[in-house]
Amino acid sequence: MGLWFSKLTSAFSELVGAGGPPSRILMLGLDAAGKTTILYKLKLNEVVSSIPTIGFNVETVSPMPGLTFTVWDVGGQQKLRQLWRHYYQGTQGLIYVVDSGDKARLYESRDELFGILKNPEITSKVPVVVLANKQDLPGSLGPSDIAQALNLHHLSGHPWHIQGTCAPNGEGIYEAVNVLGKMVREYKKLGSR
Ligand code: G3D
Ligand code: MG
Repeated sequence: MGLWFSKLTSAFSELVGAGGPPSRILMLGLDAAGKTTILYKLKLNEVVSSIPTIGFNVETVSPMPGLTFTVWDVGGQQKLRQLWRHYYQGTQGLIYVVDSGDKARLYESRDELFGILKNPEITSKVPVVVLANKQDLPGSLGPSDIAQALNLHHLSGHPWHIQGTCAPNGEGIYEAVNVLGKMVREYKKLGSR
């Protein structure tokens, strides 16, 4: 626990960066992909607040000043989607969570990801870290197969990275946050030029 805490804290510090604007990170994915489980791994000692609106739950966690993760389930009802836009603004990084065992919904997951990135509120160079979650499930697809199924090679403009994870035991999560931190730092540098 102590080591996990200090590694995550240092990855979060990287994500915040020195003196830049606060980092707003979105963590999205289909329902049951593992987002809430990951959020609880990231929360350290902070409280996760859930803001239920009509059929739309947004979870947020701010593990340190200047850093916020905002989470909701993508997919489903069209009429709720207009509410998502509000949360897109100022996003500096996207964590996209995929259930690597749910082959039936991989293409739905891909379409949602591309749909999100089409949104004008998300600027064209926002970095994307995909979590190929549930690597422990027998028969789950590995990260490179997930990258292919999701068409990540066609994410034009967005730097991306894929990481295999197992949310309940935290495997791969620190690594993903660490990589995202470096990518967000680069992204912020681009913005300030
Ligand atoms: P969501 O917030 O994206 O909707 P959750 O997803 O975090 O609620 O996770 C959905 C279910 O998947 C949960 O099981 C959770 O424990 C499980 N899960 C999340 N990550 C993993 C993983 O890496 N491996 C395995 N085997 N299961 C995972 P329940 O049974 O509580 O619905
Ligand atoms: Mg959830």
